[in-house]
Amino acid sequence: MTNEVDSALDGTGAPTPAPRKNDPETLARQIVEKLTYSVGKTPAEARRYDWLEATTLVIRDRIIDQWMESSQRAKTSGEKRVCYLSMEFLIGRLLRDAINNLNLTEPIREALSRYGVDLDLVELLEPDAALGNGGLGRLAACFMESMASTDIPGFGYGIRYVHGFFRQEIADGAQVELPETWLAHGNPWEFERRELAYEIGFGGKVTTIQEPGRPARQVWRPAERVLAVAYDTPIVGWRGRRVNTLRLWSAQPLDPILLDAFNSGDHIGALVESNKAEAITRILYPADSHQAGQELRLRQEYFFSSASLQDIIRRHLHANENLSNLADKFSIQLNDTHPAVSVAELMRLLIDVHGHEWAEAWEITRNTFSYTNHTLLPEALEHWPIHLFERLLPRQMQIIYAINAGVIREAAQEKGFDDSKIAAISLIDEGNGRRVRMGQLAFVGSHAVNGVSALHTELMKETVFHHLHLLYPDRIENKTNGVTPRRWLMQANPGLTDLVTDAIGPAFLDDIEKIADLDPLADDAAFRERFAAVKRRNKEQLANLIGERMATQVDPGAIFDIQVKRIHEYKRQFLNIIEAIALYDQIRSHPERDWTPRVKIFAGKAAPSYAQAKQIIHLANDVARTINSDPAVRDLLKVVFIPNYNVSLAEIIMPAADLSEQISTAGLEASGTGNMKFAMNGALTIGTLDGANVEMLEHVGEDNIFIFGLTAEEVAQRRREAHSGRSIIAELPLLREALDAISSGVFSPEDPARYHDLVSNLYNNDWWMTCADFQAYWDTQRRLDALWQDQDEWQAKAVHNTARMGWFSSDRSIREYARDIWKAGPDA
Ligand code: 73E
Repeated sequence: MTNEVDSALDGTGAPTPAPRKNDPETLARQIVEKLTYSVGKTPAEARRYDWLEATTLVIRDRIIDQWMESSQRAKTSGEKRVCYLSMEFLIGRLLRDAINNLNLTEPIREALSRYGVDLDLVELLEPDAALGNGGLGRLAACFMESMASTDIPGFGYGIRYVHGFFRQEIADGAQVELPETWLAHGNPWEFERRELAYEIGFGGKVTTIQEPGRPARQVWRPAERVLAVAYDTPIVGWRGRRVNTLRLWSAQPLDPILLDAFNSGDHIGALVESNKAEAITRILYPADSHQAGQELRLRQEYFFSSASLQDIIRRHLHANENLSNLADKFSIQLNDTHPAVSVAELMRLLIDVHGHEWAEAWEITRNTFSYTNHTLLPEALEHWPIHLFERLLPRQMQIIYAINAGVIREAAQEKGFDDSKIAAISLIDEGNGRRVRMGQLAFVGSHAVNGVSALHTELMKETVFHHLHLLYPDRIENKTNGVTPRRWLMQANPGLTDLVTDAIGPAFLDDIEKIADLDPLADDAAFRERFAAVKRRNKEQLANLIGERMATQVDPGAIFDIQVKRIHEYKRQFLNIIEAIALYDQIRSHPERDWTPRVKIFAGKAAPSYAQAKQIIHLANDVARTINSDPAVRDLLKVVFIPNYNVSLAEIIMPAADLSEQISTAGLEASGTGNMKFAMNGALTIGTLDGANVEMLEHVGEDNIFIFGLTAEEVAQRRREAHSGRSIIAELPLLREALDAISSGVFSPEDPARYHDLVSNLYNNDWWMTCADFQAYWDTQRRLDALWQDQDEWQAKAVHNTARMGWFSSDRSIREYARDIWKAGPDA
């Protein structure tokens, strides 16, 4: 820490101002004041962007009042604080969230309308904060909002990437990645805290210091040092109850001015140093299913872990004599293994910097940390080559060896583990050119380890953590994911929110599980009609967006069948596309049949280095081009790939879906969270028994969800039997003809061999069970076609979905974490 000054927002007793007036009159006056004195424009001159800035500043002032109060409360009450360490926070836009949570939507709308300004259009200009890849990062954002809403003193810690997740364009059907520049116009939500900066070291050497009469000490002298500077963003809870802090770290050169002087004459040299420091937080790694093995990624992980721990320790020592009671005052949740190096870093800080003994430090560490696992995919599990780890973090490497020795001793002595079991639990993978296994490190360094759905948690016990689970049988528990109903129901779907309020009163706004009161209305024809009318308006809105962005006309009267998520083989967008082709083929062959009109909508990004996923995007676009221009299918089938899927687009898509595609190969999707957002908004789900779909089935009931395909166990069994698609394809003409069409270039006449590999993988291997599940998927889709013809039935099921999804709120997830893992919050 360079400077021990604490800011007012860190809770050093700023005066609490009188509550502000929130009538449209006052708000309008304040907005014009901001426009004049902060933006420098008159209402007549102001462009929409200026109104955004002025409105944001007015809302921000109100948040700051609450923020100071919450920070003060967290600090003086001595209550336990929860720190959520995550490499990603996929927040999206903040203005609507803040306005809604402060209950100011109507007065702000009215205030702006006095100047002929439309709040909805103003909000659209705010850039998305896209500091995440997908579900994991969005979960962290939902959890931040839910911690504030359930009155838990929570702190998010992450990285302030200059470039968030890339912008996707589609050129000639293929994905093109463009840099994302969310900070181009500044960011009114963040507060730079220059005074809160910590030194972060890399490389160098560890020396043993032996002073007379004292135990030997290890001293790490890093070869490089950079500064982590804090940027704080307020996160407002529902009804402004609590405002928590998201603290993101930015890397900066230690002392640019000194550096300049030192390098006098060598300006380029000085710049190289500062560029090297700043590179650490320049860009988010855009892969969520393959380990990014580069050194820069490990630097990012250590950088934000160390900065966050130093900050937590400073906060703790502000009010406590020493760190012995750290675990009573702080809980630190590791969001996947990306911050797992924290386990070694906290040990280092406790022992080397604060003079604790090993045994006590280990006790404190384990009691403080808990770890969430989000994936079992072997290719996504993090492990770092020892030589890289040792070179970059030599002291942390020593500590990992020592932790490992302790764990192995315990396993051998207390449980009698043999060599093969010891090899399975070891923090060092000896088989793979020697690597540090970050999952094992996070596991042994935590008192609680959780999966993100019931099925995923069971599979964790059986697969990746099987032997660690035998050693520590009480450590793994389940915490099924959830999503915040404020963003994903109230803000995204105001029409449905108004309808539900009208039908059952406003209590569900404060306790989403009360939305269950809606359930009996599924039998009320008049209510179903109103419910369907809301859906229809949301579909019209999405149809307009598709018309404007892609010049494709889609009929809002058709089933909107939507699959939006990262593109991955295991998520099986390919299965969905093959089904579209087979349907296309059938419509052409049997034009006389009573086909149910469908619009198949896709969106999602592929990791830039993931060739197969990019092929799938290309295929979706090629198929869309062919089908949409074929007059033979008229309005019976359309295929659309909407570019640049992000949080804001999701907010328009989720409320407009009739059918939600959750069709991953069973056993591979840890939870899914899009599945929850869709169903809350009244979409029916077609899905496999995977991730949280299993629990959704339990909640909405088997009549209201469309489950098909192999179970996780059956998938594992087939894989053991070296299953391939060849014989299945031979038996299923529908599938065969669709694949023939793809591989013969029907959809890519300019490059007929384009999809040769994609198709031959199905014949030779079918690793993702695309062929194995095809017939069951097709049959289930046809059942849905028939159901659509009975609108009463369909809409009744849709109502049941909305009514029965309250449990999937992230408020429920957060309360479970608080009760079982953190022992924090109002009920602790
Ligand atoms: O099933 C989803 C899950 O709903 C899972 O794939 C996703 O996390 C969601 C939230 O729990 C996830 N993302 C990552 N691993 N699992 C990941 C891995 C590496 C980098 C970024 C993200």
